[in-house]
Amino acid sequence: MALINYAKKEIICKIVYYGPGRSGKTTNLQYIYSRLPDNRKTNMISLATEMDRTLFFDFLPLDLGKIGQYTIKYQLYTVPGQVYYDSTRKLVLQGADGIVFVADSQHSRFEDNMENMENMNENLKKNNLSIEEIPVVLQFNKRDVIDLIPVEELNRVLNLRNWDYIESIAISGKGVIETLKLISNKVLSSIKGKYSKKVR
Ligand SMILES: Nc1nc2c(ncn2[C@@H]2O[C@H](COP(=O)(O)OP(=O)(O)OP(=O)(O)O)[C@@H](O)[C@H]2O)c(=O)[nH]1
Ligand SMILES: [Mg+2]
Repeated sequence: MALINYAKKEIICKIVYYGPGRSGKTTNLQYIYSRLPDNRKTNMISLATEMDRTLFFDFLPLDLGKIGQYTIKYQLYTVPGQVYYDSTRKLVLQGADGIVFVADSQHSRFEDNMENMENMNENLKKNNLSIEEIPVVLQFNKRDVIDLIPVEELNRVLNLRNWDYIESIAISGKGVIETLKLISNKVLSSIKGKYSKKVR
């Protein structure tokens, strides 16, 4: 649920990058951070183990766009991919306004993608969020690997609600900004629908 600060005329939206371990969620945020102009660079916070696995979450605040007089701020989060950290994954998902599900295109990660989608569904329910209503973009990452799962197959098993999907190679930035634009536009339209009367 977006936070509206009437005094500062700000709307703060939360976008969560969800998905299996090592699918490239943190890499997405690192690329976005690297592309921010110097005068817009805020702090990216990453809480990782020495093995570079996300331990708690990554957090990147962004200023983008306006609705009327209100500045729209996005807060990008990643969850730790390892299901071992499920309570953290649930906590990070709390209050999300939109989700990017980062799937790993490698055949060896096929089951992991599916398990993670089920786990997202469960954690949405536990947070009283509806998978039918929340904006979701699917990102099929690692399209540069050799043992590729075809896009049709990924859509068949993961695309539960006819969501938009983007193929990406997060290490080189391919598809990363497109994914961010797509989800932020979806979040913006859903927020406009819900809050336009309040922020006029
Ligand atoms: N070949 C290839 N490797 C990638 C791509 N995106 C990310 N990686 C690599 O995959 C590994 C895991 O990436 P992360 O971004 O840390 O993955 P994560 O989803 O944040 O992982 P957790 O924090 O453990 O959930 C790193 O070594 C990345 O460099 C990609 O598009 N192609
Ligand atoms: Mg990570």
